[in-house]
Amino acid sequence: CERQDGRPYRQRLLVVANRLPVSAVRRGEDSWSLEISAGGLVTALLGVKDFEARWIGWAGVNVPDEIGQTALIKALADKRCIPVFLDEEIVHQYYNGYCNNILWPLFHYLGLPQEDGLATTRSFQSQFAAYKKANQMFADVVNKHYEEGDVVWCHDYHLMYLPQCLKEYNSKMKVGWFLHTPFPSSEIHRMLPSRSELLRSVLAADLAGFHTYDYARHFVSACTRILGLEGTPEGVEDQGRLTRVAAFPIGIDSDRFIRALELPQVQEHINELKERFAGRKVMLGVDRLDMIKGIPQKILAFEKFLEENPNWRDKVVLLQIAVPTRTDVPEYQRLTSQVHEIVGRINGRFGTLTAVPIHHLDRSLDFHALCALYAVTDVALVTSLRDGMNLVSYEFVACQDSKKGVLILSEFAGAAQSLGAGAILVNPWNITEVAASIGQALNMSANEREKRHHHNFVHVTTHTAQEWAETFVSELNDTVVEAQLRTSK
Ligand code: ADQ
Repeated sequence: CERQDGRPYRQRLLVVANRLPVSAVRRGEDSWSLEISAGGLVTALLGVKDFEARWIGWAGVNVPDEIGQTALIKALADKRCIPVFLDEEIVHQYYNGYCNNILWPLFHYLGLPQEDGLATTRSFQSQFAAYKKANQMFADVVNKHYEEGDVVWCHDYHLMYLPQCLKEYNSKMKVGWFLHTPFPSSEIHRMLPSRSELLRSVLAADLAGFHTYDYARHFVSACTRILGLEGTPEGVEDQGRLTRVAAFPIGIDSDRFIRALELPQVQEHINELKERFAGRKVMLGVDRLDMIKGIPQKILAFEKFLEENPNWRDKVVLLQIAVPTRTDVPEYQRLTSQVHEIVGRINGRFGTLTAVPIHHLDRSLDFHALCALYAVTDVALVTSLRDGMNLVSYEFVACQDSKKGVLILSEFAGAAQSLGAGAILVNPWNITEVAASIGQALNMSANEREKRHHHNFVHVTTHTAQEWAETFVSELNDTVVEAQLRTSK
């Protein structure tokens, strides 16, 4: 196989993630239309030049019939994607249940799910069984497509059981696993009934990667405290076998954002927004509508700011763009109503006949509209209660080289460790502190803004998504070579 420049690829890379980077819509018995959903991971992997990447994952649809499955496999092959077919019951128990109802909240320090007002894991056994079964189904597909020398890169909390399944198929497979969420303190992880099984399975990988050093350290502590294994500076050792554990902070394709700002349609959009909000400072929030993003807390802090600073009431506007997510889950439906209720109340309280202080949109914006919004923003508010990294803060910085706006950033986002020196760091639970930081950001001198922006801009443009992916894969290759050398001694 050759790259566009004619040189051969160094290696094949099998990327395994819960979802494929395409959405499939059935158009007929044997026809499908596909739409690429360009998330951070897709962008990162597109930039990995030396590897021929293939993607293995669930297509997000139930395809019970063979004709439909065969047609979808064929359609996806053109995009170098290979589907894993999961039926509705498995999706319900594995994805909605174990992944999103148990692991997601627990890893973000939101505890275990509530049933009848009690934190319990009553349906835990069946959900964990489905989780293992789904992971085994992913492993079956990987194994079918695996060729000697391939690198297999498993992603996220959906696939913690996968490294073990893969190594059971072939102990020589090069397997890496990367977690996109925080890995919580071992005191939180130990609440999980399947705590040991999950840790052991991740340890079957050759390399386990996390966004920050803290998450990596929490993982090693969980292995030492819960499994009684030995933690070393390189990772975790079990009977002479080392699993390398390290931090690989993700980044964005910053050039893509910077280039987009030059496009005429983006410039046009920027001008429209400037006109629309002339005379007012623009504050921006862009989040998936998820509990972890701290959207109600952010809006309440903005209300407090308006309450305490009447002189700013007609001079500032908050644009909150929130993409609905997991809309069939009751907790998420409650969150949506709660946000609407708070926004309505504040707009009723501080709005006038011609202007409201908060514009809240429940939807996704296209890439160009998003870039234009980032570019006209004076203050970005990222107040996640917990967040693995948070790429919105990176995207904002990439689009701010002319405006040099201020980033208010939660200290509980992984990004606080990389952008902390340029941002105003806040505790999102402390609404008084966030309200005060809004005042600080709006009143900051141009010199100070320039200095802070410069720090963050250099980081965002040098620690890119491509660099992240390349570093992870080469570390995985090195780890395997070192392990072979150790065992041959
Ligand atoms: P997410 O929780 O999805 O990712 P984040 O890192 O901020 O969070 O990425 C969100 C992406 O979606 C960004 O690229 C952003 O532009 C886009 N997006 C969000 N709201 C949008 C909107 N309304 N319209 C259009 N686009 C929107 C998970 C983890 C993070 C981790 C990433 C990557 O939860 O902590 O940073 O994976 O590892």
